[in-house]
Amino acid sequence: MDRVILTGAALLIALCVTVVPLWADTISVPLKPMEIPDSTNAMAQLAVRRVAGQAGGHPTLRVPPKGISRQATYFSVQVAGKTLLMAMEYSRSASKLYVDGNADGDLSNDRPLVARRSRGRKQVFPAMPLKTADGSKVFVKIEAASQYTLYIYPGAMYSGTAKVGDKSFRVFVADANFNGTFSDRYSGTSRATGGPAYDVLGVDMDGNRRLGGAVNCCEEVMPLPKVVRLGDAFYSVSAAADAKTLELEPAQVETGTLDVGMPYANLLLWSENGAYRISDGNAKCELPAGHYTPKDLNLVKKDKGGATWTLDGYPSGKVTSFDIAAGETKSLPLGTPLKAKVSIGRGTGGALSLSFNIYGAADESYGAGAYRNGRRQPLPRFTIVDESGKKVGSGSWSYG
Ligand SMILES: [Ca+2]
Ligand SMILES: [Ca+2]
Ligand SMILES: [Ca+2]
Repeated sequence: MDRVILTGAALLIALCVTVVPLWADTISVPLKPMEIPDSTNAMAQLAVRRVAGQAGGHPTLRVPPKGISRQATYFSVQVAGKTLLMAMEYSRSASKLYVDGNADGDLSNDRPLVARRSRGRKQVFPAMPLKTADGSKVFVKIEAASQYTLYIYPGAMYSGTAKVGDKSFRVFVADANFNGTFSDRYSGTSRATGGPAYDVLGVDMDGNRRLGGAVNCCEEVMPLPKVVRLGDAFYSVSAAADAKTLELEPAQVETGTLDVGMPYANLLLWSENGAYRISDGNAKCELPAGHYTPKDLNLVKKDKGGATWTLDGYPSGKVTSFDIAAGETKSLPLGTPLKAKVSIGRGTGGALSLSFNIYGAADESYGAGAYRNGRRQPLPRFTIVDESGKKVGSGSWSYG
């Protein structure tokens, strides 16, 4: 009897010796659901869809809600594989939303949702459960951004704590494409019909209990990637379809370097291997080798008085999708010297129309107006002179 137990114990020890090191390498993070309060949440921002409405009705509407005013706006949106017809009676604080849940084109048999103010002072309707075609449940939140605009985003996300060595990272996943699963990776295609084609991963990389911004070039919120960088190491990411767990496994990732040549650029890049941002005085970032799509660009600089000046850019010119190879340093000089270009056209009645644009070193374009501490500044004035230098006209630019 003793021998049998001993043999069992020996077998158990042998199993532990062979199994534990592999098992310990993969970090399995249990996740729990939590509410997404409003569209200002960083996870919602990568998932949010803007839906435009119209006054007067909708072609698929058979019966309007009882007693609805003539100012009401009507919306139709594809979400979770369904077409939702909605009517909104907008007011400053407690807008009402009628959703045709039984899809009969009759809004007189649907009880309205009443918006409440979130802490971000947004008008948010109570989360609405929807069933996808395969029967999975999706929580959808709708927000009244204005009388003519609704924001739609996931009502819930899942969250847990990943212990990596002696550090802990809060992680979050959200079903951004509303198909009932949390495992849809970014494939380079950012939008399907009307909404995101991916789910979203958030990692509080700097441990400040907030999501947003970048840490060592790694963006804290990203379309669900294959790998994520935590500290100095990369980990492959697997989110369970049902969001019960997130698994992180140490991964060998080859990297290259992107050099934008100047320290004032703020460039956001998306890839299958995560989202990255060059900002905060960096000109260079080490990135996984792969294909990158620029998503956002601006130039940000503080003046001597401490005011922050921003020039809004558009990823254009040479700043479109590009590859970074392993071991490569890719040079993509942005920004200065900036060139102002004036294009001349003929407006109505033969009047001259002048348009003004700013281009950077990679022919990327910037808006003509700068922002000082977030406030838009007046546009430059211009003077027209003839060949002899005599002033023949002057004016100022306007936005639009
Ligand atoms: Ca109905
Ligand atoms: Ca999904
Ligand atoms: Ca953070």
